Amino acid sequence: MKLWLIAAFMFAPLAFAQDHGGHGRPKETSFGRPVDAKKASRVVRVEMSDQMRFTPAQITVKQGEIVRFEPVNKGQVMHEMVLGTLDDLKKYAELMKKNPGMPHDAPHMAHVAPGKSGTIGWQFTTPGEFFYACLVAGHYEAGMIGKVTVQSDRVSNIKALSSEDVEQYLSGAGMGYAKAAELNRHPGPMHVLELADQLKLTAEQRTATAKLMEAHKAEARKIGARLVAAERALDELFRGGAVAGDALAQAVARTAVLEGEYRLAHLETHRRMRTLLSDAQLARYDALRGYAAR
Ligand SMILES: [Cu+2]
Repeated sequence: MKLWLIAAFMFAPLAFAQDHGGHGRPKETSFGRPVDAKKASRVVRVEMSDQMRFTPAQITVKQGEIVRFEPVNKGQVMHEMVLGTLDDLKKYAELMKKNPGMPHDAPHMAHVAPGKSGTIGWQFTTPGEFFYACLVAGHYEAGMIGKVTVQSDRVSNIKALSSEDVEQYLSGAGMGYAKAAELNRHPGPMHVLELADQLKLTAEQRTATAKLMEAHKAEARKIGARLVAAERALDELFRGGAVAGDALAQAVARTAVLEGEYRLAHLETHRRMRTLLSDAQLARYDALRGYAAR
């Protein structure tokens, strides 16, 4: 049943190799493309530890930027840095767990022995959130994952929205829309996961929280994209000169509906998050976040 996956995984590196040789052009992936590390304008050193952590665990790059990653293994066991989408990495981690030691190699990954360092030359061509993980069996599950945020190089031409606002909507960010919940003992899944150890989450709670966050991010990004499009339509309406009253009312109503949906998506996620935590965990969360006791 998993054969197709194994095949896809085994052939991915071949596809890279063929594209290098055959077309002289590196293969474009959904998270960017391999580039000679010598061309990098920026070096990012990432430490890997036996505590199953990457340091830093969050990196922000600009769309089009060429990065030379230098993963350094500070531990006593083998570690890897593998770039990809969350979906890809999750599937591969599962596969590696079932087939420990399975050989795999591609330009978007580096296997690093204890005390050594590796190199990945990568250009991030698409804005969005991507990840890097260690796929040595069990390491991903232990939390060995980091995030790369790729900022769009597109400057917002929407007068009422800054480029940052557009970025945030497209990435499904909170933007203050969740405050009514967050500040009233209804945490969001992202902060809960960040504080997972201190909140003593059970394995079930971690899984359910991660699932809630992924579903939420996907939904918020979708609504965010529609909201940005609606704001652009409103902007263009005025840019066109004389505006009809009913067209304006319609355009404004559309942005308002989408903004409401965006806010609801966040608040609803916080509402669900609360049902996954105990009262003691909720109180601990408030304390950890520095909210006043009530
Ligand atoms: Cu590892």
